[in-house]
Amino acid sequence: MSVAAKSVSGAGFDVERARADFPILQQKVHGKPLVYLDNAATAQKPRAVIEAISRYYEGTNSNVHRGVHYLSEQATNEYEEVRRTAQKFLNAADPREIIFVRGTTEGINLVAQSFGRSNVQAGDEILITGMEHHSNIVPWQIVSDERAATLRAAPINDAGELDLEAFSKMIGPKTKLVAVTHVSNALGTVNPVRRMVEIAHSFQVPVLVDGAQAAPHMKVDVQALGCDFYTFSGHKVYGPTGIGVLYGRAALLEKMPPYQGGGDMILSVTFEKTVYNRLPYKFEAGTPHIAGVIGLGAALDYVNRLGLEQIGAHESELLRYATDTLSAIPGLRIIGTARDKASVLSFTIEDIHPHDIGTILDQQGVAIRTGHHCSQPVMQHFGVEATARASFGLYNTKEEVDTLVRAIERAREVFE
Ligand code: 7TS
Repeated sequence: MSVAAKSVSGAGFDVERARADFPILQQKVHGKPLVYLDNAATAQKPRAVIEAISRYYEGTNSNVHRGVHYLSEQATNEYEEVRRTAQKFLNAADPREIIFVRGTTEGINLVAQSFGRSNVQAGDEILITGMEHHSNIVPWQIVSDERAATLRAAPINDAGELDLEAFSKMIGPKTKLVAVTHVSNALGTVNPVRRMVEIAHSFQVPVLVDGAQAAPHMKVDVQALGCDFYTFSGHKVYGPTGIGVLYGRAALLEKMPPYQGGGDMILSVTFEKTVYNRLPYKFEAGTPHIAGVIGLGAALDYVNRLGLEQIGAHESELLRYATDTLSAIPGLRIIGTARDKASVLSFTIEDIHPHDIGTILDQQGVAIRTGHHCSQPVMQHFGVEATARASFGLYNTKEEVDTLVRAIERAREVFE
């Protein structure tokens, strides 16, 4: 192994030890060791998460907030403990500000429907950016259409960075909400969210942050960011699918109507009048994904134990190394060259369709995503149909980047 290829990692982070926590990584695909570089789509799960879910089903399974019996109390305690874990994870002021949702998509839809229905009127505007995932576009289009409001998108430059000046000029008295991604899934751009919140708040406009691609890679502090809503998905932060978190400022959540009706979100029901439950239960109708919450708690404990700063430093080093080595490949164009990036490396190669790149890489055991990454407006901005995207997680190594480079070279040979 060359010195350059050694799995050196930032700030004493022991990547080999971390890898051993992920059973799925030990396998071969197509006879080659798996190189999993599709972490922006979903991350793999450490044993601690898998075991926490099994333990719950083997020993605690019961419905929450209902029974007086032992198991129900246990399940409720564990469920509510994770709410406090999530509160600390985001540094929210109060556990009532943590709502369990299905994932980022549901978090955004909840705010769009609930906040949108009660605050957006005809002629109003909602402001997003030109680098949003479809999840942070379509829910706002639905509300805008219903309310005869206008959805606007602040432009990005050719590095894939937000034009902050244009963004500032697009906020005005008609703006009812700003919704922005913390990190772009297609470009890796890290947005200056704190500054954006300051600007929006100077116009009394609340801000929702889509944290799907940020929460796995950096320490998030909702109070320091000053945002009003923040949402992320469990499955991208090494937890289970089907579970995520929506943080909302209590003062705003208190005023918002429920998103869904059902059990657990009420205090009393008669046919004439229903009194809604207090926060956060007002927004958690029906039996929740209890096992998912338990698994999410184990995932957050896991990343906290490794340290998000160490994870972030390790991934930044990988991204730098990958950017340098891939840049040297003839015909390869990196899409997204922002100064501040996290985890994502999108690229195209002259005369090879991204899907063909993906297929040839797969034969070498390298898993990447190809396509528009649910960010078609980003593709339109860069004048491409699709990109190939490598996205890094805490368990990736420089050797794996070298394997990626060799696999890309192989794809170029095939298409010569
Ligand atoms: N927002 C961003 C920025 C995302 O990257 C994603 C998923 C979502 C929202 C939606 O998250 P979900 O968990 O509710 O589905 N992004 C990707 C991706 O880049 N590849 O697959 C899913």
